[in-house]
Formats: sequence, structure tokens, C-alpha cells
Amino acid sequence: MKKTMIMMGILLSTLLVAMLTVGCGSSTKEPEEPRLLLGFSQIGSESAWRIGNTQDIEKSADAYGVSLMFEDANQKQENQIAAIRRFIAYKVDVIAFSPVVEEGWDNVLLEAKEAGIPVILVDRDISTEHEDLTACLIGADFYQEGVMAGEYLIRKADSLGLEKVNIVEITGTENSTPMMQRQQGFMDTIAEDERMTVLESIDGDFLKSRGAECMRYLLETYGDDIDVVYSHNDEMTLGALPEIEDAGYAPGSDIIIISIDGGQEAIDVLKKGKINCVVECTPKLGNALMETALKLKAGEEVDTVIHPEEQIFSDEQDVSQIPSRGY
Ligand code: GYE
Repeated sequence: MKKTMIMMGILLSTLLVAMLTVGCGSSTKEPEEPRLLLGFSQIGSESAWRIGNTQDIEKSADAYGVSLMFEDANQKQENQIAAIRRFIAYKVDVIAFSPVVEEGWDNVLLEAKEAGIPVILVDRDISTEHEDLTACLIGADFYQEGVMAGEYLIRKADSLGLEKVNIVEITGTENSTPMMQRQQGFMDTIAEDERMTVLESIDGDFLKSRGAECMRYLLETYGDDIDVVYSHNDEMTLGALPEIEDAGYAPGSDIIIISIDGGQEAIDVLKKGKINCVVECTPKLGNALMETALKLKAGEEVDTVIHPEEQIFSDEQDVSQIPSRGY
């Protein structure tokens, strides 16, 4: 009994010393003054792309000594508007956000302008009649991604000697920039090619579960007629593939599969031959965001549009050589 009490005493005092040491350590270290307070409203966590984008922005904020007020909107525009209003009330130096859809931002952005806080669009664009509500856009060229997908399909049809190509399109969130531009770039590219017919375009909202539902419906409706699935993101593609297999088709050979994003999971499936082409869309926008925000705080000029470099991965190349993607 006595022995146990002594042991407990030793344990407690060790714990106390440890706690004091930790406490002392942090109180002697001066907290570094952040260079900038950045409010960022993220759309949600609907995809590996989005999660990779959030992680990249957090990492870059750390690296650049930027203090980040991060808000997740859970896919809802009203949550993003509320977050931007909180950033304004909090008097952040710069506001950044990825608009879930293009329309409906004028009021809140006029409030930010009134408060003299510059706004950066990350990833997606807005549609507005006002000219200077935002300082710049840092994000991918989605139209070009659609063009790359279309050009790949034309090459693939040539190489297989196809005479008729029936396409189903599973699109991203309605009225979002990547949805509209990935569709437009693709359609413009295949428009002149008489072999190509789009059987149907259907809204998959960038979600895996919706991708599966859409594919089930498309298979029930068009069955054997489907030659190609053009899906606006990897998540929807990954949702669609098991449905195709369950219906008795081999994705990658019976049906040509084209996806966008280039996350690790889709690249692994490309390597297995079940996806034919993945157009890259990089979520790594954090460094450009921090650099631009710091310039805006300093009152410097910034580029109005920053597009990252992107490429395509497909069965035209040695896919075993694709390095790890990091998202
Ligand atoms: O392709 C999709 C995500 O806006 C580029 O949103 C982004 C898209 C991306 O959820 O996976």
C-alpha cells in the first residue's frame, strides 16, 4: 500500500514537471506575427480533388506565415455567403473563396468592396455584371480540359477505326464553372466530327454516389449503345465503373472511359486499364494563392488570371511511369 502511494507520488510529480516544462517552453517562445490574415471559404469535401486542395492551401499558409481563417461551406452557397460576411466583420486582410456556382455573389462582394477587402477567386469563377468585384482568379483552364478530353476521344476513335461513337456525359455541379467549361470545350472539339453523337448529358454533381446513380440510369436507358463515358471528375467516374461492370461490360475496352482531375485513385484504375484517359486538373493552388494575397495586402498589381500547367494521362502512354500524384 505504502509502496503504491510512493509510486503514485513519483508519477504525479513527474507529470507535473513535464507539464511545467511544456508550459515554460511555449511561454518563452514569442508567437510570430502573421504576415497576413486570410479568410478562405472552401466549397466542401466532395472529392479527392477538393480535399487535396484544402490540404495544399493549409500547407502553403503555414509555409508563407499566413494566418488562415478556414470555413467549409458543406456544398452550400448560403454558407459561403455567411462565411464571407464573417470575414468582413472580422476585418481580414484578404478574402478568398471557391464559388460553388457562378451566379449570386454580387451583394456580398459589394459589401467586401465597401469594406476595402480584396477578394481572390480560387478554382472557380463567378458571373457578374460588375467589373471589379474580385482582384483575380487562380484556377484551372476548364475549357482547355474539355478540349483535351475531346481531342483524346478523336484520336482514340481514329486508332480503333470507329465509324460511330455514342457518348454519355456525366457532368459536374450545374452552373459551376468546371461543369460549364468542361462541357463546352469538349462539345466544341467533337462538334465537327460526324462520328460523334452525345446520347445524353446528366448532372452528377461531382459526387461518387451520383456518378453511380447516373450510370445505372444511362445503362438502363441506352445499354449496348454506349461507346464512351465522359465524366467531369474522378469521383463520378469511380462511382460509375462498378455499375458498368455489374451490367456486364468491361470499362476501358467495351466502353471508353474519360475522366478529369487525375487523383491517385483514378490513376491507379487507369493503370489497370479500366479508365482510358484522365485529364489532369491540379488542386495545388496554395502557393499562388498566398503569393497573390501577400501582393494584394502590399497594394501591388496582380495577374488577373493564373492558370496552372496541366497535362493528360492516357492509354497512349506508358502509364506505369506516372509518378505519385499527392491527392
Ligand atoms: O474537378 C471536382 C471538384 O472545381 C476543379 O470540383 C474543381 C472540381 C473538381 O469537386 O473533383
